[in-house]
Amino acid sequence: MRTQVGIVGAGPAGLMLSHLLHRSGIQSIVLENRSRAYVEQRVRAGVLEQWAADLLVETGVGERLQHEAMWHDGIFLCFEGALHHLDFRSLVGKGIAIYGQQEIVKDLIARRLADGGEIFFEVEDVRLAGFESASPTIAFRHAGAEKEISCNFIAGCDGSHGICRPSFPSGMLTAYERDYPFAWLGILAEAPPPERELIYAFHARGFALCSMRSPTLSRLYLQCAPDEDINAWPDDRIWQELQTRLDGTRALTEGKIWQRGITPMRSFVAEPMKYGRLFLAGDAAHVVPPTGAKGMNLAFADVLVLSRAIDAFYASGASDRLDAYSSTCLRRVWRAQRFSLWMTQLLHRFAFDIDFDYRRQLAELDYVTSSRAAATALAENYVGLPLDQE
Ligand code: RFL
Ligand code: PHB
Repeated sequence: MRTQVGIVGAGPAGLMLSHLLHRSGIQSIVLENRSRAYVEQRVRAGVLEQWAADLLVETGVGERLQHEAMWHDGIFLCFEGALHHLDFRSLVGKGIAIYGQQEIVKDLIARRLADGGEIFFEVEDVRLAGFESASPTIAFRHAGAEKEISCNFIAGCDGSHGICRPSFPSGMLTAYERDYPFAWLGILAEAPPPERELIYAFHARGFALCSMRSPTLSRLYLQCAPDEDINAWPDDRIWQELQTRLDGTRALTEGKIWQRGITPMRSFVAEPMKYGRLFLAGDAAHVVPPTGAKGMNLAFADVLVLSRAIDAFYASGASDRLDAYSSTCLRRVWRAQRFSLWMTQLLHRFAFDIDFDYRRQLAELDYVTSSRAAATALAENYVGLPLDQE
């Protein structure tokens, strides 16, 4: 098989890249090791920065989003038994869209297939070769048959456990990493959210987050131990703990729990994000803790930069944007890392005694909710920093 861009991974990064390239008349093939049903049902992110929601609409994949997304003007911070509203709209003139990642994945897959795009699901044993040359190849197995794609570029959009990043020759990549002494226990529940916007709660027993997917579907998270046993959390315990951490500010309505899982927390950046004709994008290159709601948005920012660079290359032969891909993306990535770490440190318990940090975190929350300058800094980052103009 021949194509212009071989894309590994049908998550938000790979699918959006394929979609953007198609709009520029550039062919691609997407390879995904899971089934279509699996990727369409994987519950993950929910917050889209305004520019990212606009991008989906402007490029013709935002029809359902326009009808079904919930548009929020701010968030609530909860601490010491009180809710404090941060109004992003009045602080920085922008908001966010709440729309599930798996809905975006569904919309992008449907659009790619309707546009004649090629996506191979349930591929096995993906191997990359020749990306130091102008004609790299991707070998894989599909439905029992060996296949090979030759292309001009490979986009590694295969997430944090993929094979593209490990395909870099040894010594060609530096990994910057940070672990956290906690994880998130997340549930999706048939229950109306306790507020019209998200509640981020700081409590002596740990962080809690009340997000949502619709007016009747809540997405709720609790800080837990990194090695937490999900079986130790029957429904009652989850609801009780969430209620405790909301500290009397709102009453939770309980409902059927559809999905539950533990998400580990990590900050990770691989530099550079390219080697020869192999480009990493999204979680394949960097992971942020979910507290800042940045992961999927960063994935979209990367592939927007990459699609423009590839487009410029085919249009004029110019490779300057391709050469600058890594440094262009990393500037935004590191700012999102900084913000995600800051939000995580603001809201989680790193130790469980009422210590210096606990008092300092309360002081910081007090500052963020009483100083317009501090609230503006949070708002500006949460809604998404401006994209670098190229
Ligand atoms: P993905 O979504 O992991 O997609 C990678 C795809 O590659 C496939 N794959 C392979 N395919 C072929 N061959 C191989 N060898 C392969 N290895 C892997 C995988 O099956 C998969 O389909 O990466 P991508 O596209 O870079 O997208 C990144 C986002 O998924 C991620 O950053 C977000 O989900 C992070 N995140 C959030 N981001 C936000 O912007 N806002 C949020 O509110 C938000 N909340 C979250 C989150 C992530 C969470 N979890 C579960 C990690 C909340 C949670 C709980
Ligand atoms: C979500 O709705 O899944 C969500 C919202 C905000 C976050 C993380 C996850 O910071």
